[in-house]
Amino acid sequence: MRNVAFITGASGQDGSILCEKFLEKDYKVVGLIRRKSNADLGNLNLVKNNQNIEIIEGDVTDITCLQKICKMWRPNVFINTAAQSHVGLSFTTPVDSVNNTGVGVLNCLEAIKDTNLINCKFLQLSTSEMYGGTDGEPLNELSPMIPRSPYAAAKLYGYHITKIYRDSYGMNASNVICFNHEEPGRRGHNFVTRKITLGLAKIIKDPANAPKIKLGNINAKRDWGLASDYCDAMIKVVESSSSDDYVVATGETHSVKEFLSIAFSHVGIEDYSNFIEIDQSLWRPNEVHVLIGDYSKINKTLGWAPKTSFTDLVKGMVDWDINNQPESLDTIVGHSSNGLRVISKAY
Ligand code: G4F
Repeated sequence: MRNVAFITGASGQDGSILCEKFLEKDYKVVGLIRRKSNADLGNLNLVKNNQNIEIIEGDVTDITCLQKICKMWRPNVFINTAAQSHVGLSFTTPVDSVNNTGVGVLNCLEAIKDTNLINCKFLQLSTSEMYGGTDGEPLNELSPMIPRSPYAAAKLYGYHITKIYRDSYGMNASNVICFNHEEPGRRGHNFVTRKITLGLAKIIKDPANAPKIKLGNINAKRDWGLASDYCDAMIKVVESSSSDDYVVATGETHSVKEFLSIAFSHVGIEDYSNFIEIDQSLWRPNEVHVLIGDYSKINKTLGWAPKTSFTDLVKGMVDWDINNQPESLDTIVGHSSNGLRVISKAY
């Protein structure tokens, strides 16, 4: 019988990469995307015409939609990448964020249980944000978790409910605790790496008129890896015989400042300071200052290791945005201090 992979958040960065990788592995792929008013499938455009993918509009907050998909396609792999994944935005849309990011996971698990998919392997995309930071020690599967945002608290719920369903009902349910990961050309425009590479592309295209890149806390440090490498880790987890929880990281941490330096010097600009502006409104009410992960468990158990260096990741993102005529930064949705969503504020 043919393998079927059900991927939620299929038009997102990780979801779209997973769809492509499972199609390459000859799976039937069912991708869930949020209902939207236009027909552009964004990151899924590359595979939308592949006859082995079904793209379904729906939402992880709607359990009936998940149940219908489970009944109809009987997936043997179910990966939940769906979430409101922007940490800053979760402070201004906490209820929506928690419904999507937390309750959505419960709906996935319940749909699998209700439809008696006993052979289905479930994977939840958990996050390093659940730790709330570190004083420099690399974080592993046993490190304490003290979330600092509505997003991180919802993800921590999703992480625990996945473990609870595994322990209570014997479900094959695993977590990957992914540290920051980005893909050239696919990262959402409101994450700091993409803001920088899109802003830089504008500067290269039209130096006289390009706006300064507005940023918040550029001293923050993250463990940044390539999303494609991390999707390989996810596939290793769902293809392994048992279920468990794994940190997926590079073991290095770098500041936003370092990202800026490498990005700008890649295009021959040694001092980026004239091209950026610090905007206090972009600071979060509660910041995670430093993240760094210890991926030794997945390395020893499943043989996974990251393949892409931080420098190559930064250069790859810069090159993609310079070569692909990115759309204007000014048209993306942002948030204002009174909690309402606004257009034309690049956060
Ligand atoms: O790019 P970011 O928004 O990513 P963040 O908050 O680390 O979250 C990402 O990684 C998590 C894994 O650890 C995921 F769970 C999550 O879904 C997402 O993918 O911000 C990175 C850092 C933060 O410290 C932020 O305060 O950059 C700082 N920063 C500075 N200026 C900025 C900006 N972040 C954003 N988004 N925009 C800025 O202008």
